[in-house]
Amino acid sequence: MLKITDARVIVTCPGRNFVTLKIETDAGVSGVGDATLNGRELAVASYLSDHLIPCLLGRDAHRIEDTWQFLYRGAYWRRGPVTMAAIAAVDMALWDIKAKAAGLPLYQLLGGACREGLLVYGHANGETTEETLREAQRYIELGYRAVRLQSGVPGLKSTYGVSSDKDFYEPADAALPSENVWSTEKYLRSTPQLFAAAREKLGGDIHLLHDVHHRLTPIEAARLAKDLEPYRLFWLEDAVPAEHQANFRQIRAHSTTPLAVGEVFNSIWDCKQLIEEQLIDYIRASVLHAGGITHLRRIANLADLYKVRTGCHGATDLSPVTMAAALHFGISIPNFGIQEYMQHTAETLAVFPHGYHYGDGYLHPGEAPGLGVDIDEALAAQYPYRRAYLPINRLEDGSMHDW
Ligand code: KDG
Ligand code: MG
Repeated sequence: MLKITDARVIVTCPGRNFVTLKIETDAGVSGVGDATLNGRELAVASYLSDHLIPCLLGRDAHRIEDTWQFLYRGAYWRRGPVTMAAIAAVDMALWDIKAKAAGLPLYQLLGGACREGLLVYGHANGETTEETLREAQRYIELGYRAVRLQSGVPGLKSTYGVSSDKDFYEPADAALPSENVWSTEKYLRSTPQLFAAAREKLGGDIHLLHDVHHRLTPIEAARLAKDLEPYRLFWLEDAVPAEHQANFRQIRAHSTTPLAVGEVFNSIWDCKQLIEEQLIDYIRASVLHAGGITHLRRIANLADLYKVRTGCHGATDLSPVTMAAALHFGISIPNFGIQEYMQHTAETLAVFPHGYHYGDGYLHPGEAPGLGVDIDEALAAQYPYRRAYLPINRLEDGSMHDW
């Protein structure tokens, strides 16, 4: 028995907000978990402090599955991003503790390494095609084998995913939601041109990815996927809002462009049909927003049966704790596909000392016991919480549009 003696929530903003759970045990072994939900951080902090932590004190930290079942199955109100991020933070922290107590890097407890490193993709974005491709070139020079391309849409003032700071793209940009204007017609015209130019300039070897951010209808998405076919994308992401899983049938029926979805999914129920009908090729659910390692493992196991691979969300709003957990998880499963790798700022990396490292297009979780990541609480306290929202999206006539 490794008794949980204390648990606390640390909210910090070293450039952006992060919510971290730290669990202590009577053996002096502690663990960390990420509970960050972009733009809704304090809701998860409260869920943890007010509702979960009182139930954790005195429990056996080794009983990870039982704790997960207690927090999920034992609750009347299930699922949803706030609940599942909070459960995930507990789950990550308990896995961290168990692996530290064993003196092993976490991936060893998950079955050991299935590969030497985790293929990652970087983010190239620019206002114009030329600028985007220059950025892609920069990633290729850094050794990246896969790059996501997002470019400004001609005729639109601003485009989500195209940032002014090329290295540290921060999606939550204002204390109240800022507004972008969207035109599906303009976007559908310019995007195939971007990828035609990319293949011309970058050649056929580099993996190219693209994120639609849920902005299309099924038939529009089908058209885009079909128009992009000649450029052999690694994946087309979040082509439609995925509340309606059967929507993907229409895209699938028209194109062989590989499809990825799921960064906003919270549980296996959000992707069950997508996986069982083989409507997607990559599942993007993360250890953070889909209930921790314990639940993501179930999703990945189901996906493996249907030849769907993982491609975990790894934007800057997921802390280095999630990145470490994703790497230990990804290196240990048979159906790992790719890992998103968006750079955190130097301030963030200083608050979260970590052992994972990049080399030659791959990330490695490192050999430190546990997750190999911690939080410097004294430094974290120097960065108080700042309210920040993701932008919203309107059509040119002013009506609200999908994320
Ligand atoms: O919180 C929202 C971001 O994580 C998201 O917009 C980033 O779409 C994203 C991605 O693929 O990383
Ligand atoms: Mg995305």
